[in-house]
Amino acid sequence: MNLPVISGTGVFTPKESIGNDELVAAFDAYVDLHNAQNAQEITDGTQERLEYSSAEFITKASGIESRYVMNKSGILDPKIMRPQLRQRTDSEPSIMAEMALDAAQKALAQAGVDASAIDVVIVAASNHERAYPAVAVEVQALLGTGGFAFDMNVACSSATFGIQAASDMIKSGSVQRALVVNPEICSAHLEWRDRDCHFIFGDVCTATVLEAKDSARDGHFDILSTRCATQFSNNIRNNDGFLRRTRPDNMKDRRDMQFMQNGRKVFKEVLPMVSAHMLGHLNEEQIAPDSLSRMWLHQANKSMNDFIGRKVMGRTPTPEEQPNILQDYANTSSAGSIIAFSKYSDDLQAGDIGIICSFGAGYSVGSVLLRRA
Ligand code: CO8
Repeated sequence: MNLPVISGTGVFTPKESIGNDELVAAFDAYVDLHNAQNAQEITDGTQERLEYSSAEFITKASGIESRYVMNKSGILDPKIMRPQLRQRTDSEPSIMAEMALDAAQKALAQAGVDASAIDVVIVAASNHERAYPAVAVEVQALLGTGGFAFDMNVACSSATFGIQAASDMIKSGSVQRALVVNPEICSAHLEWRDRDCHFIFGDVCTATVLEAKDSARDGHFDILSTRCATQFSNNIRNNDGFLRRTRPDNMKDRRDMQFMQNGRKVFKEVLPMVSAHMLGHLNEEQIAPDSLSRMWLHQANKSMNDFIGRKVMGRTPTPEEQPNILQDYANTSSAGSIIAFSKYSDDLQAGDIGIICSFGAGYSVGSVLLRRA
């Protein structure tokens, strides 16, 4: 059996970012506009009066201070309140493929692997730009990789589930090298007019190169094991999909055509599920939780990560043991834990053990146990 390793990662970060203060200023301007335009309906009780957002609330409730986005002007325009991305022609690279290309090239350079040596490309993300052909097949063509490619979606756990799929293929010998890419344009399926969630997400793309240990260059991370779990829940849901145009009202701007969540319930239900999952995985591998050198957790909420860190380690982890990037990137769905891994893993010494863990809609939880070679 081949031993799978991670030999490179790369992050594409969009050029534009939005801080909490400017986000709230734009949201509040939208609130004024909405309340003025619907004054009569609000008085009649047929329309809801909207409340202002608060930068202080956002930082306190989530730990998020800023987010990167693919288009800032549309999101901050109170008359638009969503990103505006140019429609590409069919002969141009799609937006997700372009993001993927940048992150993939960085990951391949770190691994010292030529694109032509990759046998499978998996584009694992919460949303894909089109129904078909798979974005992964386009990325394969743009990079010039061999073999085959496919898309997959397990919401926030897409990256870790993709890593498990690639790792298992390497173990079985069906592929020698794999590329898992996570282009997340969360801004396009976030409702920026809803104060309960308008601050949560950002855009980014991460890429991970996996290969059999015998061909990997020094400094890689051995994949000791992976563990995935799912449990159905409606608490994080988006009802958009290809059946939309078959419904009588087309439902274009209906609230549930964007990201919806019951944040409090997610908090309460996902925390014990994730802590038990991580402790179970460590127990299976006979690794003492407090001997972990690092936890690269899903980046949704700082209090959530603090809770999981304490529960798993049995003490409060240091910021070095459990690094967060959500203050700068916000929740980038499946890419969050991979950004944390990519930015905070270089300093680990040979033999040090760390765990990547993602969690989110589904519910889904995925963990990848790594040892620095
Ligand atoms: N400004 C001021 N006040 C506000 C604001 C705001 N922006 N938002 C809410 N409030 C108010 C509320 O109205 C409420 O007021 P009241 O008490 O009078 O009712 C009060 O503040 C408290 O509100 P909440 O109870 O909602 O606040 P919480 O402390 O629960 O914090 C969070 C809200 C930050 C959303 C928190 O619940 C959270 O982070 N939960 C977990 C979220 C999570 O991990 N979700 C995972 C989803 S991501 C995923 O799985 C991927 C999906 C696919 C990607 C989709 C991309 C778009």
